[in-house]
Amino acid sequence: MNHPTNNLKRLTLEFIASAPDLKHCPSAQGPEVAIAGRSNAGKSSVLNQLSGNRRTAKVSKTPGRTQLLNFFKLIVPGMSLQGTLVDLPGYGFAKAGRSSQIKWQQSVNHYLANRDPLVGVVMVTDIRHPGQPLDLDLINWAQESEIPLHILLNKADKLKFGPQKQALNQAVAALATPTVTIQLYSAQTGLGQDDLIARLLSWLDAPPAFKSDHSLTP
Ligand SMILES: Nc1nc2c(ncn2[C@@H]2O[C@H](COP(=O)(O)OP(=O)(O)OP(=O)(O)O)[C@@H](O)[C@H]2O)c(=O)[nH]1
Ligand SMILES: [Mg+2]
Repeated sequence: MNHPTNNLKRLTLEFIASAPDLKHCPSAQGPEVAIAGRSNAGKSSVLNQLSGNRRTAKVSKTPGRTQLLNFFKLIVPGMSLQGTLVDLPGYGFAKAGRSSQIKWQQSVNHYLANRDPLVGVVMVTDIRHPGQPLDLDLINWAQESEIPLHILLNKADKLKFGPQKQALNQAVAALATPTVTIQLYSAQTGLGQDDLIARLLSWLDAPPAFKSDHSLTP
């Protein structure tokens, strides 16, 4: 699938609604992509980098900032394509307290397992700590559910070029499959933005089709 993404550096994201659980999610507006990952990995920052607006999603140094499922209408400038991006609460945030952690986790799991328009999941990881146990659970779930998963090794700006490449190669060797793809990313600098946008557009444009490409580089 060819997309005119070479010059496309930004997507338009318009807030639709927040929901505590699946039952309260807004009705679907086209195919949906969820942004999932550990608390503090940078999910909300990725949305802001995509939109070019620091205020699209709330970012915080304090883990556990995003506690609801936040829905954003995704409009691609110059194209009729549209869909929805969902900023999910992060997992693995110990300080949240066990009962509220379980509650968030249940709402995320329930959403992922039952949301009909879901066509793909972007999993945000910190490049310095990829493939942690809860990340592996999500990867396994996606494989079993046949939902395409695209892993961002985020905060790549924290590493020099050599270690970035090494981290990418290791992650690809350990985790990549035809439906699990991986790339370097930085929500701070925009590194890898083209590849991420191309991946999103391929999912939104042709939801069931999925082309294997796990050697994405910035
Ligand atoms: N250096 C650097 N910092 C980043 C990057 N992405 C996110 N951060 C920082 O990481 C912290 C957490 O970012 P968030 O976007 O709030 O993370 P989140 O995954 O949405 O967190 P929760 O909502 O708690 O699950 C903030 O201090 C961000 O500024 C990045 O690419 N590079
Ligand atoms: Mg967040």
